[in-house]
Amino acid sequence: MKLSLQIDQIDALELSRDKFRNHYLTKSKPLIIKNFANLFPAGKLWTFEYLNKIMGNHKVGIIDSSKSRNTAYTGYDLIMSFSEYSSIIQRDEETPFRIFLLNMFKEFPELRKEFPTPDLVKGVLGNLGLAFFGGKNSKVRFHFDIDCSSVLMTQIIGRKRVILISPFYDKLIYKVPLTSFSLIDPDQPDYEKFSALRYVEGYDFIVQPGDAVFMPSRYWHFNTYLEGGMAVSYRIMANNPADIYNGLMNTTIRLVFDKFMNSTIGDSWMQKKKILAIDNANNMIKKLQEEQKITLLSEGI
Ligand SMILES: O=C(O)CCC(=O)C(=O)O
Repeated sequence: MKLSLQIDQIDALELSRDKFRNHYLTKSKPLIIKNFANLFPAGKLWTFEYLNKIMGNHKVGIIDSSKSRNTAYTGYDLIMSFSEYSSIIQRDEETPFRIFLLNMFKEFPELRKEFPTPDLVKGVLGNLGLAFFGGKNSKVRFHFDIDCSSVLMTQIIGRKRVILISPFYDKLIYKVPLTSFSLIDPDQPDYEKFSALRYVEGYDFIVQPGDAVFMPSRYWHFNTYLEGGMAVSYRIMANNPADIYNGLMNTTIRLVFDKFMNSTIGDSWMQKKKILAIDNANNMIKKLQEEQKITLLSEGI
C-alpha cells in the first residue's frame, strides 16, 4: 500500500458551503477543514471534565476493539458510567476501549446547542450528530460507513491518525462480501497473503484537535486514537442513486442476512466470505491488467 496521497486542507473560515459542495462533496474528494471546531462553542468548551459534569452518570456501551468481529458492531462488550470510562481513557496508558456511534445529542440536547448542525452538512440526515470516544492506541477497524453516507468527522479532543482509501479499491483491499469491512489490517499489511494490496494507494494523516475530516461516501477509514479523545460525526446522505440504493440494501437485507448466516453457520460463513474476497481481489487484478490500468507500487515489496 502506498499511503502518500496528499489531502487538501482549508481553514474553516475560508470554506463556504458552495465551495465545499462543488469541490469536495460532489467530487467525492477528501478534505481536512482546519480549526472547524472553533466555529462552535464546543470547540472551546468540551473537555473530558466538562462532558463529565453533563453526562458523568450516564451509562455508556463500550466496544473492546482488540476483539475481532465477523459482523457490523451491534452489541457492547461492557457497560459503565461515562465518568468511569473517561477516567480510563484520560490515563496515559493504552486501552482498546471505545464508544462508537453515541447519540449524545438525543440524551443531552444542551450539548447540541454547543455543536449544532454545521451549514456544510445541512440537508437530509444533517441533524444526526453522533459521538465517538477512544483511549490511547485504540483502533477503529478498517471500514466504510454502511449506510454509504458521507461523513464530516470533527475531532474535538485528542489527535487521531486516519488512513483513508477510495472505494475504487474495494476489491483490492479485500472487502468482505455483504459487509462494510475488509480482511486486511492497514497497520500490518500482509503482502504475502493479500498480494493485491501492492496496487492500493491512499491517504495517511494525523487529525489535530479542532480539525474536521470530510470522508466522502463509501471511503474506507482506519482510525487510531493517538491519545484519549473524542469526535463528533455529522452525516450527509449519499448523492448518487447507486450509493443511496447500496446504503439501503446494506442496512437492511444484506446486514440481516449476514447476521442470520453468522448466527446459524458461524465461522464457516466467514470462511466462505474470505474465499470470495480473495477471488474478487485476484479477478480485479486480472481485469485491471487486461485494461492496462494497473500500476505496481514499489513500497515494501
Ligand atoms: O474515530 C472513530 O472513533 C470512528 C469514526 C467513524 O468511523 C465515523 O465517523 O464514521
